[in-house]
Amino acid sequence: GQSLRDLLRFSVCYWHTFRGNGTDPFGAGTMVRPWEDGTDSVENALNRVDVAFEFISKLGAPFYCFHDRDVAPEGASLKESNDNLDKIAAKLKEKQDETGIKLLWGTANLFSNPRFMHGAATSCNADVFAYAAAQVKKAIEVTHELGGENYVFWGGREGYHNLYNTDMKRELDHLARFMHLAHDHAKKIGFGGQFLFEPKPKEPTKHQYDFDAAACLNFIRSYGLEDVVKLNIETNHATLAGHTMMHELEYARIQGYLGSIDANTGDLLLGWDTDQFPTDIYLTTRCMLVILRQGGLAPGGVNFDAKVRRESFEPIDLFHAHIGGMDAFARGAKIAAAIRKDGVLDDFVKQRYGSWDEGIGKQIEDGTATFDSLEAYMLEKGEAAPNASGRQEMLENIINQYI
Ligand code: 3MF
Ligand code: MG
Ligand code: MG
Repeated sequence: GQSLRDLLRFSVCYWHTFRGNGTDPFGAGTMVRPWEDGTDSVENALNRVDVAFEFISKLGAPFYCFHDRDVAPEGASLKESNDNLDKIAAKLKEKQDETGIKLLWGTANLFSNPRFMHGAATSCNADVFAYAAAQVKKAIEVTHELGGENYVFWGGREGYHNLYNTDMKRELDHLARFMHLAHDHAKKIGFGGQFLFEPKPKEPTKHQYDFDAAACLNFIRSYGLEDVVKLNIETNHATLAGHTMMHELEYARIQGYLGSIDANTGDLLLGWDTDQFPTDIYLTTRCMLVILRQGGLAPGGVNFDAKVRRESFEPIDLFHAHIGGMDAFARGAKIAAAIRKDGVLDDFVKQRYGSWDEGIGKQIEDGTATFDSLEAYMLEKGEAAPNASGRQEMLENIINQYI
């Protein structure tokens, strides 16, 4: 009964769509956008806000996301950066009110500036921790002013290259301290948006602390952050960790931590985070099979953390890219809904786990079985036949039957 629009909650990311210029780790920008005047001035930033909201309105997406430093230029001091951000935030607010476009989440860029070369909350330099805290304080306040529904923490450079000179325990303790301070401040100002960790392995440090959903969840539970932070799962981050997106989504979901997604494509042929727009209906169907199990992502959404290829420098391709991604997710949602409606996967699961609904299986699950009773049962029975239903080939082809 839910509309696709309400279910998918598409979001346009500010950093790639309005700040991207085609740079990649191997080369300079390939595109000069017509809304750039060649300066990183507040004036240019204000004009860019008009363009951004015109684009998102034409696209018909309900949400956007930003880092503090994508929307407003970094100044010569923290004070100047905060003032710049205030000026842009006022304009963002005006445009949100005018268009009805809402903020899915805000975040702080704690990885681009050289001060963060050793990380932010996990930096070896206490001043850098303090700077990051001040920056996140401001970013949460701005997100709150703009009615942001979530606030994201991507680890950036929270990790290390070499253990010989790294105090891992201390760095993790600092990261936890940082998160508790952020939570305390959010409470203090009345920000009720959901905090989200965004797991990512390998980039940019060799060992990222937020490697995958499992590493994040262990951190969350070790440091008493269970009620504070959920997860923002990104496709290309999942594949870099050696997982599939579906695995990461389900791992987070079953434990109650699936908050939102950064949608892109894990390009299996490249070893880095290429942030390509999703176009694969099999991928989006698998995502939606999991997302529908929890009835959607709200207050999270489907944010396109994706950029056009550097060879695709015509601005019109920004529309093609987003439309393709939205279309892929809408189709995936419809296919997943049809599969769920037929109950075909439920039947497979029910059949495969049938032995747990009665007899010894039931006793194990309800806690009445002991090692003694299980041994007695097995000694009498003699053998456990390897006969659970698999139907792997049938399952591998299931999506094909619904396309
Ligand atoms: C890095 C990312 C980031 C995060 C962003 C918000 C620039 O690979 O995916 O995008 O999504 O920092 O947390
Ligand atoms: Mg991301
Ligand atoms: Mg990414």
